[in-house]
Amino acid sequence: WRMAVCLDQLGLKRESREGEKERAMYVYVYDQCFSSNNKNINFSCAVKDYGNLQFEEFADDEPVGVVKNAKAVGSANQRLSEAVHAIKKDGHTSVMLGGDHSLAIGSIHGHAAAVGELSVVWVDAHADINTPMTTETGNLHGQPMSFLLRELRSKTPTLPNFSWIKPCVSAKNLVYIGLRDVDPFTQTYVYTCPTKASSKVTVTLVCYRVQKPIHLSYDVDAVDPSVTPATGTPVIGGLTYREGLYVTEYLCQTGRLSAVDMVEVNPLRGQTEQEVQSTVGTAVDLLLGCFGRQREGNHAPDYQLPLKHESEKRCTL
Ligand SMILES: [Mn+2]
Repeated sequence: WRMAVCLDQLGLKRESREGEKERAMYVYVYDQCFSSNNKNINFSCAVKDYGNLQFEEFADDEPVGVVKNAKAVGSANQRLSEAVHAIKKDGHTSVMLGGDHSLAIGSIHGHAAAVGELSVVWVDAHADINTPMTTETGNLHGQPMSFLLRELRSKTPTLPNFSWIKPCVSAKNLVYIGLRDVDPFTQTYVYTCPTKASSKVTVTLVCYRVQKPIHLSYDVDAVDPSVTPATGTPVIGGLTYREGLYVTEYLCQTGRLSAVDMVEVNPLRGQTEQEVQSTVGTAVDLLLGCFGRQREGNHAPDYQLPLKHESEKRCTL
């Protein structure tokens, strides 16, 4: 396995001034998943850390209609897109740890720029496909797919610092898993266009039919809040831990998983330390599932049981 990690802090500054807790969380997730002497990784996995991305701040980032932080999000995603493009050109599987889901704009854009047509598997309680015209909250993390889908190009106005984006995903290559909090626009759109939406786990469909590189954009709120409560917009009735993990294991087995976003892990939203641990621990397990960790345990292909005389020797030591 070759993977590359980009830590992203998009959305953190808006969420809290100090951001210390989030930074600690990134380090924890990173260590649990990717540090070389970690007990979780007992299978071969080369990791290259591309570091944190630094983003520009905009003092004059006025709302555009109701849309908030357009300049900051547009500019940050441009940088992110370039980073993912470079990671893919270096031949790695890209891993993006977020941060809010608006980072998918840059992540998917950079991925497509490097490898061409993608299958996008969007695992989320929300479709995140509102346009700047249909959004009620103005949050860009509810809109990333609207900037990426070719079919929505004519319905999506260009925001400041968004002009670099070229829509690069076709609706037929987008699959939703875990949707359950769906607003009117999304309902009309998602269920009438060629996109496949499923409240159940039906990754099998896309992944066998199309032979394209897969981009997995995983919002931890897809999983039930009893498992991942420390997130911005929890919705009851989500995927179980097993279903959530199954998606990652399945995509790993296709051999075509080419980039992963793990987003909306937010320790500040946990009511207790246990809630934070459960959420962060699940994010770690999901990422490890993407890279071949098996629930039943991994062992080296050439592993052999110790012979009797060896164990006798050990006992006498
Ligand atoms: Mn989302």
